[in-house]
Amino acid sequence: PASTVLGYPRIGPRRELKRALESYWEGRSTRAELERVGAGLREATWRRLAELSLEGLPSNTFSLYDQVLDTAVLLGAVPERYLAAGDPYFAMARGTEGLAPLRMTKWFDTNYHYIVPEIGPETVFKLDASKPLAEVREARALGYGTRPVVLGPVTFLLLADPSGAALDRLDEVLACYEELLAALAAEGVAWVQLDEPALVADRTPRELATAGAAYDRLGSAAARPGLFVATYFGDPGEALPVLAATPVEAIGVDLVRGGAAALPELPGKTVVAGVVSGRDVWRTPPGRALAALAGVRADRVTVSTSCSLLHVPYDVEAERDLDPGLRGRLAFAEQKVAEVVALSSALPSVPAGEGPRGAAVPSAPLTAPVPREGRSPYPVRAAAQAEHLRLPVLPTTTIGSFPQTGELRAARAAVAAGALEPDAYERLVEAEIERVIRLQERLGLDVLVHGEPERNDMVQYFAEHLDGFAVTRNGWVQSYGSRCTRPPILHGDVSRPGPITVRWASYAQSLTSRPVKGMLTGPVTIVAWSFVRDDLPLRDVVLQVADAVREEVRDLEAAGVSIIQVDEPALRELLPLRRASQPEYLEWSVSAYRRATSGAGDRTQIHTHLCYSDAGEILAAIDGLDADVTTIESARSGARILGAVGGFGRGLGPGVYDIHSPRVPDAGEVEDLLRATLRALPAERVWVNPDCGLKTRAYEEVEASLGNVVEAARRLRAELTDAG
Ligand code: THG
Ligand code: ZN
Repeated sequence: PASTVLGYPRIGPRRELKRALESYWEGRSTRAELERVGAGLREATWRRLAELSLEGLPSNTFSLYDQVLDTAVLLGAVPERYLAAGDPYFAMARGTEGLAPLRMTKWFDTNYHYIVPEIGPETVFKLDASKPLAEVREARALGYGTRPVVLGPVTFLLLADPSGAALDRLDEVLACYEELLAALAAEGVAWVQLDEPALVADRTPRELATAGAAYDRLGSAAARPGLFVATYFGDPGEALPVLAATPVEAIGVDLVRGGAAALPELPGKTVVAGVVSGRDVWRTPPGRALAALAGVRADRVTVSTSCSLLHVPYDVEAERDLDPGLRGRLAFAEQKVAEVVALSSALPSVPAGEGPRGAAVPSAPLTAPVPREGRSPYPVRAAAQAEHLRLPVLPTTTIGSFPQTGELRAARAAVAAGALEPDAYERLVEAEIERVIRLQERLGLDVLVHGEPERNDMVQYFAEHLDGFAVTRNGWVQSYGSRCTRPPILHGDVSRPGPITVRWASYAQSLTSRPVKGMLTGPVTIVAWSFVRDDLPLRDVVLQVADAVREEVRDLEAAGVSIIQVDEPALRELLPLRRASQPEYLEWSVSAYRRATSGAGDRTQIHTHLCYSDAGEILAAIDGLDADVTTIESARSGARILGAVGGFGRGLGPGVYDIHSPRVPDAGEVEDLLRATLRALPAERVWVNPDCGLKTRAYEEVEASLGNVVEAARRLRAELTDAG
């Protein structure tokens, strides 16, 4: 069979694109220099894929920021207000002095974030095919014929407006796609890939009919390349017969997440079989791939990845420090391409004897039953905590992290390079903690944090201190724009060799008489932001992590830390795309959180924090976490959240300002937001805090903003006391 991949990483094996972007944004290089770096990365990718003998090379999978934003530009959906900016593309992505950026949100159930297209009555769709055409020409000049990859019309409109209302504009958008297909055909392009991942989520009959009509229309276009519609991230279900009934020539199915053990029958179509996972870092078990491919005519199937390889790092070979046993079980993008090629050229030539993934890992049976809830009902706990903590009404706090100074980042790098003694580093961290504690005292905050100067990324940090995880040197995966994470690899049974955060939390508490919150990451988030072994059900892996967090909670409590925050910012992220699977997920994820936190006594106050949470959507689950205090993002969603949380029965801190912007809120506007909050919630349950951690902000902004937050809380507190 033929071979292809649905897409490839683009940040660069050494994050060359990140450096080039940030240099351009800071005015240290020109747009032309940025473009040259992009061209170099595209060339290197095509060369590498060709060297690996991959047949179908994709193009237009590169992006300077985001492929959804690229599609908005392709279709002319650029809001008028950005056109005057020096660089409208990056103005939409990042904002300018006077313009807020477009919204950004999660790409399906991944840790990638895309820019949400803005479509309004004033939007005039008009094709600008320059980017895909330029990439086709660029590849051809290097000797490669390519298959341009473009986000499909149905998914594009559903991403712009999940309610489906934007589908009313489908006819106008399809006119652009028809024009695009004609232009690509004129360029000599044989195949185009239209990505339709939205078709693997629950779709209404109207949406399915719309998708069918869209591909009927594109399929009947006079001049066009072959149409390959790619579904991925799950089972296309009822969308598959709909697509099969249209004239499209090829349909992509995700055979890793799709649930189907073998290829579906699609008479007259080429099936692009996603048998090599684009979402994990494990070698493909040959048995599974062979079974999925068995029984189809070789001329009717193309072997592929389950989705774009955007979600995995470049190359295992760059990981010299990994344990060789583990390294042998891993496949990053390059290795996955080699697997696709091996499977396609001669199925039995796939290295035999590697065994199914994870075979070498001993897996602990889940014997321990979920511990009995040790904690009393909320009212009993709340009384015990009030007595113990003696906080004022409308207590002020922050989410946990304070700005990361360049000095600390440099010091961490120096320790890793052996150029700085660990002792010297620890003294630097202590000095930073003391500075952050004194700052918070001076500002008048009520519940302090140590600021997390010892952590790079929170998940990376916990992974480094838990058994069962490995961390990589170069395993960067794009999260959004120039930002990347290095997801840890959870490859074995998870356990905690010893206390992780206790040393820093108790040091911070020793400096002040005010309560200092201990800061932990919850089990679902640790797992969501890692690459996870797949030889155990995800829930069992999460429960192992929950037990490790539970031990840390107990040790913090024993060390005299009376408030412990266990964050689950990614609770929403792992929510299954199909509604039918959601209740079961929410049941076990919430119970894992309770397992992690229920070892604390009644007097210990458990906080949690959720970001990007569309909190309304999973409010019942947030309630189920049973935390004493929940802080959530709300500054940007405003009153919408407040409407939803009216019935929330425990402490709540809807963020009073947006930390993602450098803007300093004044005390008056914070006061207004708090008044709105107090109309929705009883004062004794309201907390006052920013809407997320402060790691990415500058100290001047943080001081000014928090000063105004404390001032606003004081004014309202005085009013409440007078009234009472
Ligand atoms: N950690 C992890 N995953 C995440 C977040 C996180 N996913 C969701 C959200 N937060 C994504 N946001 C970001 C924000 C900032 C950065 C990455 C993801 C970031 N990364 C540094 C960079 O690219 O320069 C590198 C950080 C590092 O050294 O590890 O700033 O917070 N896991
Ligand atoms: Zn947050």
